[in-house]
Amino acid sequence: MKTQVAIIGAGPSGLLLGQLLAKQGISNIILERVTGDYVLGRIRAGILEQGFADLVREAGVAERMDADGDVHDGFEISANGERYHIDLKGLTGGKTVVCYGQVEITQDLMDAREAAGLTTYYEAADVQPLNVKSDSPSVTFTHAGEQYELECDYIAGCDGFHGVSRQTIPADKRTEFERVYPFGWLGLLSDTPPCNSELIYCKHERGFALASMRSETRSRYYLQVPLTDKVEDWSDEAFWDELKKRLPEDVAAGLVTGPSIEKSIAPLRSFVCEPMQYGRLFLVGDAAHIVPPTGAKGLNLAASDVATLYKIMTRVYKDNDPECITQYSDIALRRVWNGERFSWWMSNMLHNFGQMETGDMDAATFKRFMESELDYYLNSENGRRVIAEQYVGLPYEELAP
Ligand code: RFL
Ligand code: PHB
Repeated sequence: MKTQVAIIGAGPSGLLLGQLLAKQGISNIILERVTGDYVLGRIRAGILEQGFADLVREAGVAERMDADGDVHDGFEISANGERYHIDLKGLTGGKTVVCYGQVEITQDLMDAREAAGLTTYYEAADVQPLNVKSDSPSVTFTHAGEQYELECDYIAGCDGFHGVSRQTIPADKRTEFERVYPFGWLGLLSDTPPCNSELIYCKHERGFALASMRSETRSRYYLQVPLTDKVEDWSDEAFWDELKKRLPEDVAAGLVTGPSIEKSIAPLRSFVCEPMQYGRLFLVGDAAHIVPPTGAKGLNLAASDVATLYKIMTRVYKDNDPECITQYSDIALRRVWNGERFSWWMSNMLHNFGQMETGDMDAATFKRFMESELDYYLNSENGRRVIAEQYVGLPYEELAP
């Protein structure tokens, strides 16, 4: 079996890259460990930067996103009950974000891939990239009991944080940077109308909370919880009770509750692997970096990696310029580190670290610094503009000539 680009992973990174490459006539095959339904069962991101939305349009898969996605001109931060508006549109000269679930984008990309007759192997086991430093790499895998070897020119490792691609780079050829946070987010999805027309990020003594949404009739809420908590510890009733305590009072008063459709706990982590290219293997999205979800940046950073790799592959095949692949890692990492910094900063300001480890200062001092930091940024228009500029997303970098 042969293709130009072998893509490992059918999450949003792999599917979007596959669609863009196919549009340029670059052949690709996707190998995914689990079933399509399993991929679609992961409830994750909800906020898309304009750059992401434009890339989905370029891929020709934006019809439903443009019809059903909700453009958000701003969001709110509440700090111990007081509400502050971050006017994204006003503060950034007209930029906005789109509220449209990762599940929906993934579904649209899967449908488009199937309609275009492009090959995806779901439930591919033992996926293994080989000879990535040579001119003829390949990927071996098992499917329905048969063993396969997929010969290719390049491999895109879009297989998330727990994938095989990053591990293919020898340990002495990569550097990993990490911060693990001492708490997680408990998320709940319900068919209830959102409590507010915009997202609200809530800093509260009891811990952080986020009020988000998927549509006019579907809400997504999150609570900061200790890492020791289990989903089973949290009945729906306990979740709603705790959420009401952390939301601004007037919002809590209007909160509509209902049975959960999904509930899960996600740990918070900042992680970067450098470099993001090794020979003919490229790491894309969560395979190379993880951010805590506080800045809504994870999926959006995956999209900017895809945009960069797409430009590079197009130049390789259309302009016969194989040398340009060495640009990938530096360009991707510049934007990644900015997203990492923003997500880390927002997480520090908005969560309650309690008595937990906060680096080389005591917890009480750290808490005061963060309170003062948030107070300054929220009460200054320049401060709010700094938050807004990062939240809508920095521009994508072009390749060097
Ligand atoms: P994914 O989505 O993890 O997909 C990787 C795919 O690779 C497959 N795979 C393998 N396939 C073959 N062989 C192997 N050995 C394999 N190992 C793994 C997996 O089965 C999977 O299908 O990575 P990708 O495509 O890079 O996409 C990244 C995003 O999913 C992620 O960054 C975001 O969901 C992060 N995120 C958010 N990002 C945003 O931009 N805005 C948000 O509002 C936002 N909210 C969130 C989030 C992530 C969350 N969680 C649960 C971590 C909220 C939450 C709660
Ligand atoms: C979500 O709706 O799932 C969501 C929105 C914003 C975030 C994180 C998650 O920062």
